[in-house]
Amino acid sequence: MRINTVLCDLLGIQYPIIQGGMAWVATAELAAAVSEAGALGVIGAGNLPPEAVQREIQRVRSLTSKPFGVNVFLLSPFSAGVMEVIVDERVPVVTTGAGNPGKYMALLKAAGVKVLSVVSTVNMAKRLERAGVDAVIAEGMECGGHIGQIASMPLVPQIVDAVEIPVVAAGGIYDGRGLVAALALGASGVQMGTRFVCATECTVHRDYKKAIIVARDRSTVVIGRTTGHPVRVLDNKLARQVLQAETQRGSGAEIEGFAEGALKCAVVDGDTEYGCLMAGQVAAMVTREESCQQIIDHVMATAYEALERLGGVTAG
Ligand code: TUI
Repeated sequence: MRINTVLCDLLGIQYPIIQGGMAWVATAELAAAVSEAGALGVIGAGNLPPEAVQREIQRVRSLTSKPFGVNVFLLSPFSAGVMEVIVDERVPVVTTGAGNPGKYMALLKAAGVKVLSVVSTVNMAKRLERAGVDAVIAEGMECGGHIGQIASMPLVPQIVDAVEIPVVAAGGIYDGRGLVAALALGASGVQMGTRFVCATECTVHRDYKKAIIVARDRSTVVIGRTTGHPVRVLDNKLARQVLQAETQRGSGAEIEGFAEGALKCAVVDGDTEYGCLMAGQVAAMVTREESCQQIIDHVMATAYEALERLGGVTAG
C-alpha cells in the first residue's frame, strides 16, 4: 500500500510530508536528511543573508540529489535577495511564511519553482490562491512559534472548501494518525516541525531537544497575545516573565523586547530557562531523539495502521 497524493506528484517526493522551515533549526543537515528519507526537507532561511542561504542550498545539494525546499520568512530584510538566490540556484520548492509572496510569483514561476505558502486563515488562503501559489499550508494554532487563532481541526476543512489548490495541514501532527486525520479533512499532506527538532540530524542544542522530550500535554504556553503576535513556546522562566508582564503592564513593545534574540539563545546556547523554546503541542508526544528516516518510517507505518483500523470500522 502507498499513500500517494497530489502533493507527492507536485513536489516529486515519495511521502506526503514536508518538514517545517524553522528559522535557526532547519539547517542543510536536517533538510538533506528529511529529503533522503523520502519527504521534503526544507532549509529555514529565517533572517539569514542571501550568501548564507546560498551556502546552505549548496550544502544540501552535496548531501542529497532529492528535491528540497527553502522557507522564506517574508518579514526578513533579506527576503528579496534570498528569492534571487533561490531562482539562481534553481531550488525546486519554496515555502513562505509571514506574508504574501505575490510580488515574487512571476520570478519564481518563470524559474519553475513550486511555491507553497503558510496561512492561518481562510481569507489568506483565498488571497494567496489568487496570487498563484501552487498549494497552501494551513497552519493551526497547535503548532510552535508564531501562531494564528484557529486550531487545525476546524481550519483545514474550511480552507479545503475555500480553495481549489492542494492544502497541506500543519500544527498538531506527530504520527500517522495525524497524517490520516489530515487526509480525512481533505488535506493532501502534512507539514511537521516539532518532531524534527528532535531528529538526530538536527543541530540544535541538546538541552532544547531534552526540553521537548520531557514536555507533557500542558507544557506549551502562548506568549505575546497582547502584542498581536502570539508565539507558542515551552513553559520556562522567560515565558512566565513575559506572561506576568502581559497581565501586569500589557505593554506590547516592552514584551517584544523581552524575546529579542531569545530563539537563538535556545537553539545555539541551549538556555532552557531564558531561551525562547518554540515548540508545538505535539512536544508531549516526542519521547526520544531519532533519525529522520526513523521518523518518516514511523509516520508512514502508523498511517497504514490507522487506515487499516478505519477499514475495520466501515466493514463492521
Ligand atoms: O512564520 C511562521 N512561524 C514562525 S516564524 C518564527 S520566528 C522567526 N522566524 C524567522 C526569523 C526569525 C525568527 C517562529 N514561527 N509561520 C508561518 C505563518 N505565516 N503563519 C502565518 C503566516 C502568515 C501571516 C500573514 C501568512 C501570511 C500572512 O499574510 C498574508 C497576506 O495576505 O498578507
